[in-house]
Amino acid sequence: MLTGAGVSAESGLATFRGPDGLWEGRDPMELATPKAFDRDPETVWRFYAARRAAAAAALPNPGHRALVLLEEALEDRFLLVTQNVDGLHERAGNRRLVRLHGSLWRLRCTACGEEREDLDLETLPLCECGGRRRPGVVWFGEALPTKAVEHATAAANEADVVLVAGTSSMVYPAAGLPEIARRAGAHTVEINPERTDLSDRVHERIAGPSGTVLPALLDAAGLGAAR
Ligand code: BJW
Ligand code: ZN
Repeated sequence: MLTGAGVSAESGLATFRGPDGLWEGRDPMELATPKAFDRDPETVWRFYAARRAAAAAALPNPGHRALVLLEEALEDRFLLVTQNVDGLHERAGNRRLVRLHGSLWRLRCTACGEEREDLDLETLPLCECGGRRRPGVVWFGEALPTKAVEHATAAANEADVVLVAGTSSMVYPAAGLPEIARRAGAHTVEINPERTDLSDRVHERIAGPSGTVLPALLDAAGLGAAR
């Protein structure tokens, strides 16, 4: 299972490239870069504080809950690879989860690399080493966490079925995982109300919101009661 921001849209969180994706009139893609943080750390910090506040106020939706039932049914034959940093999959109850783009709730020191998640997140913090702490997410041009990529790639190579929900499939290397799975023999299914760059490269496309489609799939497989 691969997810993106669209899975949290029905929880009220803005997607990156969607119609309500702007924050204070700015494109999030221009804030989610190391350059933006170097140039204007306060603004980037406020952007992430706002994202954390929105995520904390949001609740997992039926799409998130369906993926918990799927994990419970499949156990170690299930892996959820997410690009999301909002923590809603974790709060819904998924445990077999790989975060490709980090987490809104972790901080990392730009100088010594130390990671923490128990800090006051209101103001831009400094590390004990004097370095500046930054959101523990992966920005454009930065490497994804090695272990997460290895785990996700291995799962793509071994999967029988890969569901891809709520992602525009524009951002690599995450967007390349369904192709890896397809070449290794998996059946690939895209769940998205809109067509994407991936749409012509999957075996099946289910046009609709994940909060409706995922529970319906679970129902059809006899694993329902996701609502
Ligand atoms: C619904 C719905 C509903 C709505 N139900 N669906 C190959 C070619 C060209 C460029 C590259 C390449 N490989 C790498 C690159 C560069 C770059 C890249 O991919 N650029 C592309 C834009 C072209 N990649 C990187 O820089 C990555 N790093 C890297 O490659 O490092 C190399 C390296 C190696 C060694 C050393 C150093 C470097 C890093 C990418 C990091 C992405 N980070 C972000 C920000 C995270 C922090 C934050 O949250 O602020 O991750 S960007 C942003 O995009 C975020 C997302 O996870 C990611 C993907 O977005 P997502 O989830 O797909 O959201 P949207 O908004 O795009 O789409 C939502 C979808 O939902 C839409 O399709 C809707 O229709 C749908 N939807 N409602 C279901 N109810
Ligand atoms: Zn430090």
